[in-house]
Amino acid sequence: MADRYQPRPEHKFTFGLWTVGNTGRDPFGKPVRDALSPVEIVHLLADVGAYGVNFHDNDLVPIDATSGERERIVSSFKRALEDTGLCVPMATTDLYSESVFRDGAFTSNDPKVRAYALQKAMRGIDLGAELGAKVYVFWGGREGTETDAGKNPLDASRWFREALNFLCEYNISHGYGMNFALEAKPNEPRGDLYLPTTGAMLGFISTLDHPEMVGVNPEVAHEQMAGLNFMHAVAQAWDAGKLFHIDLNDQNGPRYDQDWRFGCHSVKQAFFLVKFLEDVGYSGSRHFDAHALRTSDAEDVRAFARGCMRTYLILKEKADAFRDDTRIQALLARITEDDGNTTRWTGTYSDEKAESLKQHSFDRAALALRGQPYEELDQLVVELLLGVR
Ligand code: GLT
Ligand code: MN
Ligand code: MN
Repeated sequence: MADRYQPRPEHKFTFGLWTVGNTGRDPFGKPVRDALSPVEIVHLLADVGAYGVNFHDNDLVPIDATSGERERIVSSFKRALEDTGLCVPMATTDLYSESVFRDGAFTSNDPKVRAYALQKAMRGIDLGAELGAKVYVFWGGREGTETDAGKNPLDASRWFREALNFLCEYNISHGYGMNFALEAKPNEPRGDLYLPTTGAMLGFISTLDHPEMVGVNPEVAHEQMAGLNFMHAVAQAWDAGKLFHIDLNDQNGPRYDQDWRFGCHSVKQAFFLVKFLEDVGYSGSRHFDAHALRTSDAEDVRAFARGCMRTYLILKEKADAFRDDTRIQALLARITEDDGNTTRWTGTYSDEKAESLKQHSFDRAALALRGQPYEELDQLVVELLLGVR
């Protein structure tokens, strides 16, 4: 019998070179796994059933590569993509790991560093475009401060805005047709990062010259680091027409960015997220921005990658079961029951409606008597997830 949790291209499951390629280095310890070449990673991802592979400029082409080396690397990578049928839906720039970015990239206090960051981003966009990427992610890992004594956040906003406006024009003038997706994170590696949440990014986007070209790339772990409900952030982005990409992983509450296997910890939150994405018909990449535990060996890295996709598909099936569950649906109908009597006040404003609503006498005590069966409903969800429904 065919495995019903087998990933298929239409699921749009993607991984970054830096995810399954993670060598297990952390701030306290050395790498524990051999580095894999981009070509090896493409084959690994094809083996486990992924649809696409994403990269930072320097995951693919080392920062000091000559143009000849760049050409050789890119052509061997293209060959691996052809051999496996994988595509590159997204690319991004590493604007954080080089020492030059220690005080930020687009928001560095040094104008030469800001110009260098812009140059690096344009070259990264060229590389992404060459490999077919239609989404370009901006994660500002160093765009922040430890002390606010030396940088004015208004300057930082202005510099970041100018950089994005410049890059939007670059995208237009080169006919790349890319969308940009801004990824928020509250802190780490900086003490405080600017625009720390998806909501903050959404507000910022409306101040750009080409807001239609720019959306967000929310990451599960990053919103959870800020103690926020990830699905709510995703819903706000969707509502604004700005959910251009998504980084799926997991995290145990507000602490360092754990980037765990999707759904390994917050199963219920992951369920509501998958249910949301499937309910609204999100059609972008499901990108797993996660990495295997430091204790994993090469084989276990594959188990990690398979697990991310399998859990997504299991939760997708659970979302179908939620929709088809008559007891759950009956409770939902009760919860949202509406006798239609308030429609005379809703919809477009009119002075008459406002006057009539102001005059109406509500029985506040009676309204307050209505409870909601959320305990019963939530228990059904728990039982569904635990496999006894
Ligand atoms: C880095 C970060 C991620 C971002 C990547 C894209 S880089 O791995 O932790 O959250 O999505 O720049
Ligand atoms: Mn992360
Ligand atoms: Mn991410």
